[in-house]
Amino acid sequence: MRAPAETDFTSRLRSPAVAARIGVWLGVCFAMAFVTGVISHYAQLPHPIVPLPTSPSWGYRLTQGLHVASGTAAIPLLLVKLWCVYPKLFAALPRSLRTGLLTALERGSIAVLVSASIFQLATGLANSAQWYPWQFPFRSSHYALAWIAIGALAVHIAVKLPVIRGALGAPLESTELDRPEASVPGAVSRRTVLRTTWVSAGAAVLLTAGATVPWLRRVSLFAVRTGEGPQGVPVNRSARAAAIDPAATGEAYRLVVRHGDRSRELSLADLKALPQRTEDLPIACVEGWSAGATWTGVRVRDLLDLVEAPSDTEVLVRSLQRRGGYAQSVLPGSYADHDDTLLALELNGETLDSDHGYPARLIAPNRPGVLQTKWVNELEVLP
Ligand SMILES: Nc1nc2c(c(=O)[nH]1)N[C@H]1C(S)=C(S)[C@@H](COP(=O)(O)O)O[C@H]1N2
Ligand SMILES: [Mo]
Repeated sequence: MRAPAETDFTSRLRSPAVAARIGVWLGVCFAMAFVTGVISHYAQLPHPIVPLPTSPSWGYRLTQGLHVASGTAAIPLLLVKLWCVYPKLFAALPRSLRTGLLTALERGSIAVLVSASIFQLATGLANSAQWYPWQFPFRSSHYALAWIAIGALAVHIAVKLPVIRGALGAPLESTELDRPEASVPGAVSRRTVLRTTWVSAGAAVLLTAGATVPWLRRVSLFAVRTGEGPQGVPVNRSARAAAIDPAATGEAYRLVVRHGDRSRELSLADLKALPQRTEDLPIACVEGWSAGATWTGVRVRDLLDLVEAPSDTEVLVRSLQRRGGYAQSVLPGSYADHDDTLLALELNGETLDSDHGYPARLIAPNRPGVLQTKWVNELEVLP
């Protein structure tokens, strides 16, 4: 047995012409995933310098849906692109020190790009399938590697620009830029390889996008959240999984609203006696699924008025859940003051299901699902 050499790969399909065309769409997907990912990361900062706007209410639903869709489409694109270029892995380094060093440097940057890309797509896919098999924190590592991937991609595009230009400027079947060994016609045409790649990427998106687009649900075999759940809305963490004590949500339940040394305690009956508002607002999970819903409850601003909280002030939202990162969240001032931000008591016309946060849960426009805290029992105005 000997290691393969670049000259062993003779198919004309593994060509810059194919690689560059797939690369364009891979670049589009990476750029879209990067921008929407940065938005999602920023939206989850507890104390952003400038909070995201509160409208449109479906903004996060759209950007996070695009994030997961573009990441999913990138998977088949990356696989075919790697198949196109991997003979180069076995190319010998040039003998002269100068060009050898430059080539080694370029290959190093590609190694970084490829490993960061695989890490991003693998962890993202696992996350959207609610599978966290690793020991490192998902969000910070996915965020850090995104910068490395996008940086390495920029270097890669800059280095390859002449080849990209040449390949895109010439007809698909042109052999001008091919490796000299790549002289054997493929089993299918380059056109067929490209078409199959586009179809796979499209299918991958359709199969997962059903988690966000209701009429796609029927075809979305891969969508983890099928839209099923109590009251027509999926559930991420049930009351049982969050270890909510049923006794604490019964007669004994009180909502505490706190502002400095002022505080008010309200029973569920007290909350129901306050003016009720009904709003259509989506739940949009970072994992990519989302669902529109109709919520009825008390305006958070009305509750803050009970303790004379000033306007535009951050509010800490605590829940009956004792542990876990989502047990509480911070509501930026612009969100706390927004008319549509509710402490919801009802979902789609029924009393909240225990898994949706009974007796009361936060729902605000254009806010990541993880921050729509369920089983809320305290609102504290932050100094
Ligand atoms: N207290 C608490 N609130 C929570 C969570 C949680 O684990 N604990 N999960 C969040 C996540 S990740 C999402 S996507 C939404 C989902 O709300 P739903 O289960 O009512 O659809 O609730 C959020 N609120
Ligand atoms: Mo979520």
